[in-house]
Amino acid sequence: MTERLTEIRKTLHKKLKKERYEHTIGVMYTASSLAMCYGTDVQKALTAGLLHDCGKYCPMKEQIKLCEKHGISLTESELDMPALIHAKLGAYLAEYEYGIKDQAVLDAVRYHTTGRPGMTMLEKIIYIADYIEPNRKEIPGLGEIRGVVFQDIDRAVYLSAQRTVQYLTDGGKPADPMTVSTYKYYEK
Ligand code: DGI
Ligand code: FE
Ligand code: FE
Repeated sequence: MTERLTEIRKTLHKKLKKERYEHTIGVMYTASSLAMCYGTDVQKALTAGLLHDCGKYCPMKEQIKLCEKHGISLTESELDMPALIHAKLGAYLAEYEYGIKDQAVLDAVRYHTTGRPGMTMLEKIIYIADYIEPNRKEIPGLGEIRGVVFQDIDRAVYLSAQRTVQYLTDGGKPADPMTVSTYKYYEK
């Protein structure tokens, strides 16, 4: 791990709640294992994994205010479902507060919650590492996803998007249009 990553890690340790920080470290190492498995850049996976939830350092209302302050435009759907906002805000903070210049890493942070059709390998890795990291509480189907992810990451992305849509529908919450597009794209 580079010195810069160690510094960012220390900052996040201070800024994030304990459980969020533990989750972050779980995502970081899970992402690096997936990068090894799929032959992609391990440093980028560590960086994106470490920063993926950096937008969650403050409550949702404050996240919305920060977006207004920094001119980050939010869709109607995001304003309706503020749980999505930390991804966009996180990509902004990763760039301007943590100094990450690599667009591939910034996009992996930005799309980690909803996914998107045609994700890069790094984007898929962060999307799925967020779901399967060891500290995640048992959710139905988690074992199946963990079982396939090192053989077939697209299938793991599909199963995870399906579970998310199902979970939201069951809870009477709308799924973001991007979440639905991700699900449909990986269904094929
Ligand atoms: O930030 P994490 O908790 O690690 O995970 P995440 O970035 O996947 O965010 C999960 C939260 O976002 C969870 O409460 C479910 C919610 N979420 C994810 N996709 C959608 C969504 N909520 C709505 N309403 N619509 C979505 O499409
Ligand atoms: Fe998140
Ligand atoms: Fe997360």
